[in-house]
Amino acid sequence: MKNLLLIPLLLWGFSCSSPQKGKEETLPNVLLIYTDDVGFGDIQAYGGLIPTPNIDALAKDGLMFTNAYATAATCTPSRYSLLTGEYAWRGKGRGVAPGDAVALIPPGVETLPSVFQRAGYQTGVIGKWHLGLGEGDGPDWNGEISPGPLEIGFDYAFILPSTGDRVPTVFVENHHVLHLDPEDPITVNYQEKVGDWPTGKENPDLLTTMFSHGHDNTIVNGISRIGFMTGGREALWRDEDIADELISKSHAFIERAKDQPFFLYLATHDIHVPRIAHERFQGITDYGPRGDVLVQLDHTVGEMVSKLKALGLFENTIIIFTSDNGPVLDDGYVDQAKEKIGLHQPAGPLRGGKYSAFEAGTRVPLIMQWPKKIKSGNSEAMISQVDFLASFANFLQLDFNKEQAVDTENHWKALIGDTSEGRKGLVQEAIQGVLTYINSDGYKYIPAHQGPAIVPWGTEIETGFLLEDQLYYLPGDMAEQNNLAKSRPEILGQLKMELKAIVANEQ
Ligand code: NG6
Ligand code: CA
Repeated sequence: MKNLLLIPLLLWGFSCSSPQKGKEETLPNVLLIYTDDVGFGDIQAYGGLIPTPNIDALAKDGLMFTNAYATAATCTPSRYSLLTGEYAWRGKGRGVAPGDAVALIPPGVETLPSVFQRAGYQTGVIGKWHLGLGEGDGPDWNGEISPGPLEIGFDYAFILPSTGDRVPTVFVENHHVLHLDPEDPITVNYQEKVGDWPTGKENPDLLTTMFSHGHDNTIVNGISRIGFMTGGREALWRDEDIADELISKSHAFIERAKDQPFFLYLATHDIHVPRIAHERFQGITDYGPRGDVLVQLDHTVGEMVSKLKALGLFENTIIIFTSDNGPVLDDGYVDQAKEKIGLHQPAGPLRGGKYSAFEAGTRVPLIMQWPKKIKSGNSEAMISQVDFLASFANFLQLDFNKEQAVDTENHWKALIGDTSEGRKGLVQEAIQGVLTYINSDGYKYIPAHQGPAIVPWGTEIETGFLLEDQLYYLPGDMAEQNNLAKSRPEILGQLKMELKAIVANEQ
């Protein structure tokens, strides 16, 4: 590889016996595999029962974290924080975005990909976006779709605009809908029906996958979605092919970028609903479609590793594997996820799940693999995905806009296994904007909140909401069973103060 950018070994963050000034090394590539709704216990290396050999291989050779967190228990805010270094709850309108939302990260804002760009990396995003596109009246599906990823630091984008269960069910490549026939323009509406395409509500007889809650608007490929659309027939994706499309676009990106270091943010659709695996994976597990798309996800990881190996890039590529929020079984479609779960525990020993203030909402698998530098092992360091920005900026010796990226912290040494010391405090965001806080001793505070005990729309997940304060000691009670709020008022008081200071940005 003829990497053009070189940095002095002396300044790298990992230990090395006798650093020599002036000695230079090639910068590593970075492949961030950001999965969707994969729980803390879903991967075999983390105790799961469904075979995930390729992901397990990353865990075996790399560093496996057991205290790593997405910033939120849903997708949009987690992705927002991952890319901007700022907790999403600092601004309004950063909850789960509809498919016609405007760009939530405006051009000019500090971002993780822009840090890589400034370091000379080729940057790409391939997969689920879900951070809004366009401005004003929303994305112009039939024209130039901007601003979007290209305006915030990505050189290349091949994205699902929001999620697989939201219209429009088309790919956007850079600024345009892929394969759009101008004679058949796309109309999208999230308030009312547009065009005459059938909906799940009116024509359930046309469905191949039945909805269980929500998801009863326009039917595409026999699956009704959230939102209404019409037009763009040539551009519609086939759900069974999404994973393969993302693999092939990722391979092509790496081929193009291989002579320069690259940062590829591969945001898989798997294992979000609708869980429609390619035919060759359908029925491959005993766990129904949720198990099948998990195996498909593992296949994606295997295909990425094979490509890197074939190009001789594997040794000097940092592969990061993680998830945007915790697991869910019934997330709006009748796909037997619950009926076929057997003994598999998607959240592992944690309580709650996606949407939840309990640990399973945000504590996720995190694996860091870099054959050249990171030693195999486990880490208990408390890390948030919001920290990638400052950590990579530190590694790349670049400054970043700390006025904007206010929450990101440099934990490079923890990420590469040089220390098991992580964050001093970490904020988690559940649905309804509920913020919880964990301190460096592992105490967790869930504020009193008047909200339902169970996620109200049919997923059967515990929200973690209670009318009184909760305090848990995670190192001894990771399943959050023993509420210490009354017996340890001084610790509770301390945590409340710390959270308040962070929210006020006074820390
Ligand atoms: C919810 C959807 C759910 C999923 C989620 C976002 C309903 C009833 N439920 O509103 O299916 O799309 O939003 O998931 O519509 S996320 O992983 O992208 O945050
Ligand atoms: Ca998600």
